[in-house]
Amino acid sequence: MNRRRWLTGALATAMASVVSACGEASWRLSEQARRMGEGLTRRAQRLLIPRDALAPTYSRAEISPDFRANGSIDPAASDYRALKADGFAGYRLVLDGLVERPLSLSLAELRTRPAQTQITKHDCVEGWTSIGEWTGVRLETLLDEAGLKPEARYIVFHCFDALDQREDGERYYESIDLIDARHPQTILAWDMNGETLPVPHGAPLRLRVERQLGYKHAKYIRRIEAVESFAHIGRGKGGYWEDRGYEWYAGI
Ligand SMILES: Nc1nc2c(c(=O)[nH]1)N[C@H]1C(S)=C(S)[C@@H](COP(=O)(O)O)O[C@H]1N2
Ligand SMILES: [Mo]
Repeated sequence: MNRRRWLTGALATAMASVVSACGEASWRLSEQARRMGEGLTRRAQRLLIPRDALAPTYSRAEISPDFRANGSIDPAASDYRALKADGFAGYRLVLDGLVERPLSLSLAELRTRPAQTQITKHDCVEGWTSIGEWTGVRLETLLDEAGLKPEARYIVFHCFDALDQREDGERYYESIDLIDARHPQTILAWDMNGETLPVPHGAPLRLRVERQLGYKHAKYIRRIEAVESFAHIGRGKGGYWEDRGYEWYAGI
């Protein structure tokens, strides 16, 4: 399994550089590779799909009756508990870092932004999937509102939870590049299946980045930061699980 993952990752990296390097001709090349890939895994093939392609969407009837909750399901951090006790009335999403106009928005203010709803399949690296409906604002909308500085290359999501539930534990974080940040299905969701996002699924706000595996979908977002590099954050690999060996780009 590890060798296969390594192979598919290496192939994807190679193809991504070919695709971005020289347009038309390389597109035919990638088509060839796509055909050659018939014997490879589903993941290897899907990694050849252009980065801006849409993730499949589903019908209401296909929504999982029991969407699994994974990782943190009820953060113990005292700042989170205080906000939760008050129904998140005091919550503010901060968007700062390499932006012209830092934002600090309450949930009510967030909900005045244009909302989008999508029904997608969540794919956890542990091998399970669930289909759910998510409603929220496109991340791009907020990034444009704040105005990214030209040096900004990645968007980092700082979360409330530490997986060991200790007050001083390392808190969850994640990062994505601007292609995924501006992808039309990348949203900050406040509703799930037509109801306020429940605590086990990341209340009050979580990321949906539909072309990537589950661990990239940061729950319990506290702060969003635009950065040039994430080398100085956490242990430097771009995410809580990346710091523990997972791949940074987890395309599906
Ligand atoms: N803040 C935070 N975000 C997180 C996690 C977490 O533990 N903490 N777990 C990740 C993993 S591995 C998965 S599969 C999904 C689970 O989302 P769900 O609980 O809505 O199924 O959240 C991801 N985002
Ligand atoms: Mo996961």
